[in-house]
Amino acid sequence: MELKERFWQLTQERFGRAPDQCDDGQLYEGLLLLTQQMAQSLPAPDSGRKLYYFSAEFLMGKLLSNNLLALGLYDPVKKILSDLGRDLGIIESMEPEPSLGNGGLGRLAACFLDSIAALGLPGDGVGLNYHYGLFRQKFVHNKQAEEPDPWIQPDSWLIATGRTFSVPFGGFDLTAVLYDIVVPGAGSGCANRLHLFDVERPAPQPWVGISFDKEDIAHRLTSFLYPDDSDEAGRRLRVYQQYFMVSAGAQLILTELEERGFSPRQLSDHVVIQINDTHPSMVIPELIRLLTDRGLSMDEAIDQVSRTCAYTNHTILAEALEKWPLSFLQDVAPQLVPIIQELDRRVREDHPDPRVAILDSQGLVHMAHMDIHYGFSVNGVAALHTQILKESELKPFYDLYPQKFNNKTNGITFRRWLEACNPSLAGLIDQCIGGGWRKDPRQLEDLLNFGDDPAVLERLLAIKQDNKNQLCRLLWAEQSIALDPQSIFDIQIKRLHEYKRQQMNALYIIRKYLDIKAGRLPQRPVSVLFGAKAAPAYTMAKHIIHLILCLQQLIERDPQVRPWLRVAMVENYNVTWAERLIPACDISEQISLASKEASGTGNMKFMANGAVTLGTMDGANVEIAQLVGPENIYTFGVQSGQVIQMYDEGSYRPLDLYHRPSIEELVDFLVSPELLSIGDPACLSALWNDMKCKDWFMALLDTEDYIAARDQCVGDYGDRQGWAKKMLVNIARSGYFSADRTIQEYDQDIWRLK
Ligand code: 26V
Repeated sequence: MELKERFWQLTQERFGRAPDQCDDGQLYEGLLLLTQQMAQSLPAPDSGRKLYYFSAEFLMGKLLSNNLLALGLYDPVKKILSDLGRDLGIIESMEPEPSLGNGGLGRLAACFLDSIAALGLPGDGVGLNYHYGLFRQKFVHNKQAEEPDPWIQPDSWLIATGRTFSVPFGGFDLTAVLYDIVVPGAGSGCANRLHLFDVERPAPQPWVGISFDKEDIAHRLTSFLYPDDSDEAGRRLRVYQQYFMVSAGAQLILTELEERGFSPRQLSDHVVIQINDTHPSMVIPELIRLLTDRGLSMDEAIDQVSRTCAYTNHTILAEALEKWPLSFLQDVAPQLVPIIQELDRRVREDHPDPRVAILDSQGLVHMAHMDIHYGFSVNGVAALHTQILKESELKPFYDLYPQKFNNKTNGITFRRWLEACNPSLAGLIDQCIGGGWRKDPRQLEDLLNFGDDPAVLERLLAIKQDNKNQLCRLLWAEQSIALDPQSIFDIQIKRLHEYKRQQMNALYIIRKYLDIKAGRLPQRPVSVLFGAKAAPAYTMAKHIIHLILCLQQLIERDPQVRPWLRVAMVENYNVTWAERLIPACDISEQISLASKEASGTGNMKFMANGAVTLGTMDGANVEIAQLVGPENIYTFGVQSGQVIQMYDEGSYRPLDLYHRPSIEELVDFLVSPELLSIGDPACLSALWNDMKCKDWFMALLDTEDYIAARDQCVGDYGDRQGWAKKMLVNIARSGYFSADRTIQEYDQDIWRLK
């Protein structure tokens, strides 16, 4: 049946009316169902070995446009709607964004699913069906407030499969119900699935506090995605969530293995599990348990599991490395405790070094250690990050198992992060080099032939301007933020964390503010945009948001400063906002303390959309710098080796730096009368104190160098031709960061799926 006919029939059946009589919500629902049906009819990729990508987070973003594009339906549907005088852009804005992830790790998992399906590889995601994603952020009196963010509607992308598994917790069993989201592969003609487990009868309302009785867990286990920094109660609930996910997931794997006609003894021949950070690590002891239940000896079970599981590390921040008290596990999943003890005993027998033990002297289970000993692969997510893992963070393990360690530099899906979010740029690229880059982003390099073509450079600038104009209209319409579209758009969007150093960006804003007040005008007007959520329990991060919002207000009220400098923090930054902000960016702020940002992926998205990076030599910035060359990136700051050394020696002294007049002036502005009259003195002085005396992530160390590099960047922007050329080189060299490339490497070196 023709697409149009099908759509008419669908809305007729569903709403008793033709599409031209439907409201926007009904058209959205109709398109969702249509897309879902077509995606569901696609076959799964031909199975050799099958991948299961286990992750506590999948930050999918809106799916309608994405899926229409993957199915090749985007243009036809757009046409059908425009014939009706309707706009696909408005229809798709009806979709609530499923925010089932905190940030980079969850979004990476979503990009990976997109690429795995597009490459026609057999690989499903396994995770949890949180009813409330990451909180919705509101600004109240220049502070972050959090609200629950429900996303599941009667018609959503979730498909009830009817499959259930029983998960044995200490003292009671819970039924895990499986929902699927279909993941159609762009151009591959097949589809994979994202499997999300849920409890049977989820509580209808969000709740505050949890008592950990059986009833609570039974109804609320999947209520919330946990923000990446939490209180004790939250931590305990996370162990419940993790065990629920991996037990149901492991049972699904063994069921599918059997359905394919294989025995549990053949697990590692037919299955590979990628463990996305340590959140799913309990899958190792759980699978061992299930295999021994099915008749394998302990030796055989451990051998099979060790050949099946591979682990990805996404951070070296000590506080993010999971260590669970064995007593938690004793409560949650007592049947795993003897297995973990046995795994630990075997490690100790072979390796007396206490640094590599699974169980430490305080009774903590080091999840990453279990993954490394009982997995066959350990990877970092950017070259520098992997090197740091080998040379310092995980050195004792690298010495034991050099062959397990490998790097997989992260990537992004260009389908969402260029084709879909920046159609005019995509169109220009097509005109220059044809459409081959859409299948193979490495072909973007052919753009380098246009580096001296004034017409192309002109078009690049015009498209950027157009995207800035569009963003301005949206910011005004949705958040009453007014910006000058002619100003430079300097953007930092990412979770709020001290190591990412939004506070250093704020110091630059203060520098410029003071300069303007003193009559020293900047080279040209700049708009500094932020988007960031702070974990609700992360006090210092919330203080930094407060600082930025106070600066925003201070400048907004000052007619002397406003024409030159503006600050705007976008409320409730999420994937959808990222898709609007990134195409409109001139300067991409990637200013983490060297060694702390494992990779970053926003940096890649900005680059692909023609922003120029202002960054430290951290994470994938290092690889960006190599690819574009020093004239097309602005780098600054102390190198990772030196930073690591300072931590080892404990030699960093922020107070000494603070006493430099150029820095003291900036830091003291936090407690100036101007700012104190706007903000909360307790928050501002706590932050002021921390920056002077603690500054754990060494913002003051790089501040002077940062200001100089940023001024240089703002100055160079004035040479429009020269700047356009930098943009072009950045776009041209971004193809390396395609998630398709990353996934091909995972497949070649780790998964071996076909
Ligand atoms: C940590 C925790 C700790 C306890 C609560 C739950 C939770 C959830 C998430 C996290 C953070 C995991 C680390 C992470 O997100 N790493 C980021 O991974 C990106 C993809 O590899 C990478 O680009 C970023 O640099 C890295 O920070």
